[in-house]
Amino acid sequence: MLTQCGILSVILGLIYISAGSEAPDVSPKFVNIAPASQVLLGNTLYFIENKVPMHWFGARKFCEGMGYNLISLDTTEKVEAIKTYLDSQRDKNIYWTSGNDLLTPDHVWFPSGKPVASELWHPNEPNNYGGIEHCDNFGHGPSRLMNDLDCTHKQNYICERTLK
Ligand SMILES: [Ca+2]
Repeated sequence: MLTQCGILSVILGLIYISAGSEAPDVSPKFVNIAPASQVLLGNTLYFIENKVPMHWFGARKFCEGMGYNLISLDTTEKVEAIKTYLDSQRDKNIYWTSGNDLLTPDHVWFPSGKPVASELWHPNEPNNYGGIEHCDNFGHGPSRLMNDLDCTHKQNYICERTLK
């Protein structure tokens, strides 16, 4: 009898504690602190920021502060790797890349200076619409093609770091 009372007391105690608990729910879905994701594809580490968009200069500075650069879609392998990964995540975001024509006649990747391959552009891009589009994003349509855009536009972005 005593044992049964003891067990009952414990159960009632747990119910009391559970019912009386007023601790706020601080899970990520309520406070929106989900971190950007990092993924290693091949020998390149990618930092994918799709929660806190920034203008191109801020995104570039953020990447550099971590020892990364903005993503350069400068090899077929990298293009396929990041597209396949984003597809697997059902990620439809548009992201800043390192591509720009701020200091060059044509669009190039930073810091390599390699030209942006023509097949990466969305049809009729880059169009430098309004004469103010000098920074390049990607993610348009199922092929995740590129567009030049005003650098001050806030966008998600991807940083990359190649591992040795
Ligand atoms: Ca454009």
